[in-house]
Amino acid sequence: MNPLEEFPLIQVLNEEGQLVGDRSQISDDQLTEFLRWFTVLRTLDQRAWNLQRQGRIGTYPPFSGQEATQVGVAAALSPEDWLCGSYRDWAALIYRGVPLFYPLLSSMGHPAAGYLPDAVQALPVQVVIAAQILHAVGLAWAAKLQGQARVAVSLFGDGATSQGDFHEALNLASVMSAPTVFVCQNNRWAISVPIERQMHSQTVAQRAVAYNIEGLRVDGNDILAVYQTMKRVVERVRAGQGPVLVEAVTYRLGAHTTADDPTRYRPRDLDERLRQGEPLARLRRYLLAHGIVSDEEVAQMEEEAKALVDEAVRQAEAFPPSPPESVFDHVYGELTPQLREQRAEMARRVSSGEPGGGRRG
Ligand SMILES: Cc1ncc(C[n+]2csc(CCOP(=O)(O)OP(=O)(O)O)c2C)c(N)n1
Ligand SMILES: [Mg+2]
Repeated sequence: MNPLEEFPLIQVLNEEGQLVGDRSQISDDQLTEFLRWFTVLRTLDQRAWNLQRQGRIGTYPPFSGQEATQVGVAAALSPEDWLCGSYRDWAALIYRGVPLFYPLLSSMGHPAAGYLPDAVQALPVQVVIAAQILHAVGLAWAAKLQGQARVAVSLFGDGATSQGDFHEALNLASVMSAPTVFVCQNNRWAISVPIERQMHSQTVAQRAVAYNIEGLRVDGNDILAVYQTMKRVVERVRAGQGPVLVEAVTYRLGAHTTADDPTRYRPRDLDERLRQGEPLARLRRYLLAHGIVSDEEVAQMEEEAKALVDEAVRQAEAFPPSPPESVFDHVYGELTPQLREQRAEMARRVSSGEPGGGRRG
């Protein structure tokens, strides 16, 4: 088997922004909307980085470069479908309806960021690598048992495929025919560990063969390829034709998190090559070349994005602080007697300003 031939990269818009495939399932208006979203998301991501450097938020995991996969996946779902992602998947969640200030709140360590609005059918971001892949299978299986026409999509990184959870999830979904779509964002590194040191398979997609499910490989920097492929996949999975593994080949433009320096482990020439064809520049180039948007409209989108992000920063910074004793609130349904005592003690110290009362904010 030659995996690169068996799992060819699906591409519609190439790195230079030229159409090399069919785009019949996507209108000019929708593409313009995608560019608008990309602009807002990129602006937010860059602002978050700056806020961390200014000490206004804590550690932040940037998603720049992965917008096409995340937005393409989210856009292909119905409101009732489940989305289960990781710390890097805020772009998908925001497209799905989570307010822009949530990732900022999350990096401030605020517990409210772990409680997504009820209208958004998604799990809070997962930091335990690969855990959300199993959660998606559970949700999909439950939907099937309840006779609901829902699918569950799990987003995860290349590093997550080295975890047992990934394999357990694919096996269980296959055996139970749970309507799950597994989307691996292969950005080629798990922090500083390159994909070559994580697996000797040539593709992630080919791992589907072992579980007798369908595997596909798509250009994850190409919103046309991701969106149209995901639309087809989601409908097939919804119709009960079994789970699918999609490998979206992408690249994170920035660091793993604000605590990382990728120049220490990504060779400069490789980095420069992989940056070519990043999703925002690629889509903008295509839309401008075909007169679908003008330079003025692009400039206006950037202005609007800036205003939206300014407002998001304001909302995050004005968000009411969480009482320190609330750390006890969301682990147990009912506190043990010892924890009840500790909670009361902390609340007492907080109100009297004694040490050990935690810092408000
Ligand atoms: C179970 C577990 N092990 C280790 C870590 C530490 N860790 C945080 S991010 C990361 C790399 C994940 O890489 P990948 O799955 O490729 O996702 P990416 O960060 O590239 O989006 C690791 C090992 C963790 N969070 N959870
Ligand atoms: Mg990775």
